[in-house]
Amino acid sequence: MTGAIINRKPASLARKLTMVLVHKGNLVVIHLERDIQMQTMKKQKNLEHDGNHDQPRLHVGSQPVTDAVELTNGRDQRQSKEKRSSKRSQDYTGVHLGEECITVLTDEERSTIEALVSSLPSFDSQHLNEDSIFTQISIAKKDIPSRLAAKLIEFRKHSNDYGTLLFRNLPIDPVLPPTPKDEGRAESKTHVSESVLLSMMMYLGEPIAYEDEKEGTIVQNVCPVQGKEERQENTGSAFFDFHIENSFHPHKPDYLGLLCLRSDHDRIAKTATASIRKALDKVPGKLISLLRQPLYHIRVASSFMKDGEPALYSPLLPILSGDVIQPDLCINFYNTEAINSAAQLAFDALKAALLEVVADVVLLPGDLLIIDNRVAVHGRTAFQPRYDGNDRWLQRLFVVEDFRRSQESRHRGSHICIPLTAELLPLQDGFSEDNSESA
Ligand SMILES: O=C(O)CCC(=O)C(=O)O
Ligand SMILES: [Fe+2]
Repeated sequence: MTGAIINRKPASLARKLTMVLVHKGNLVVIHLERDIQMQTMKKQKNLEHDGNHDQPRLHVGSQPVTDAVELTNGRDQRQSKEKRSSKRSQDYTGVHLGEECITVLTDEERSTIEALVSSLPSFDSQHLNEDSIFTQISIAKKDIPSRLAAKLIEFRKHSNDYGTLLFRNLPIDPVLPPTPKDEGRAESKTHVSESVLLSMMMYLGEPIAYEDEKEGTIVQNVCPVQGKEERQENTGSAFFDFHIENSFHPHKPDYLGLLCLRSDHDRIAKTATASIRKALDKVPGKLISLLRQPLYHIRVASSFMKDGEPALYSPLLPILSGDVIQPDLCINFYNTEAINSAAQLAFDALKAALLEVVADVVLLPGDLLIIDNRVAVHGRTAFQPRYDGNDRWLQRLFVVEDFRRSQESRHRGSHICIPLTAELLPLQDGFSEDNSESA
């Protein structure tokens, strides 16, 4: 084997090394990610089952290399594998969301919520980051009819087998502006829908958003954007593969709420969820123990990145954590990368199990779908936008149960997390405690 390192920074700075080798007549390109190298070394000491034995071990200096991407005839096999797996997910056969998840508001309940909304001060949703508004909404939410409040409180305490709740017949603004053309501001206010979303979701936690994503907007518009059809983001209209929301983020939401203002023209866009509580017993026990180990890193979603920015990865994470019977789930079908073939096998088995338990729903105006982001992955089937002002339009809100946990990632009083590069780059550039041994 012959080879060359084509970019090499001083060890303390190198984020990525790229080596080109010729092995058995094939061109092999290896990208060495420092965070993976360092964390793998650290974790390997602790792993009961070191699934790395079938992984080719290469060494640069004293560092084991586990993140090898082979290029054969110029084709990145890791990428093509992602594309294949993303395609497979579209083949799921969903059932309707279980009746136990669905609550249809009576007209009386709906009027009570309308009255609650009209008592709230007007706010500018695009710049909604005033802590005092959230406090006011939190006080006003006590007027939510008790049948609905009880469902929300129960869901916060125990979640459910679907990790999903659906409320139907909620009030939205009687006259809607055109569906926004991009992810930004609508032409006029949607005070009713935004207030409904906030007051229902604040039974589950405090609103949170991310400076990197949709400019930190708290109540976000989810609508198809022309030219972004194929993106694995909510601006797309092609099949959107299953994911935990912001799975790569240290302060990912605990719940997300999707309130429908307009369905797609053909009413074919199905929002789908799949819960670990239903999928777990379909995965062999040995593989479950692999899923509980930090053998996976998740590429930061493109919605957090600027075009052309180099990829950013989470530190190595387990996919399952917490309770043995009802674990928490952290996975993204499209962006999760296993560090070795055993971990990949476990990933594939879990993915197949989740695809067996998909439940879906076509969201209609006035529907609020709430997803427990630790219990269920979600995705959406394809639809055909027309860009005529009447396209599908959802409003989305994230909440976290423990707001204080993200305190050092937010400016004082703000609900918006600072850019992710401040969280992840120190780790990847070799400045973190973890990597101090290499400085
Ligand atoms: O469009 C949908 O139904 C789901 C979109 C989604 O996954 C999201 O906005 O987080
Ligand atoms: Fe999502």
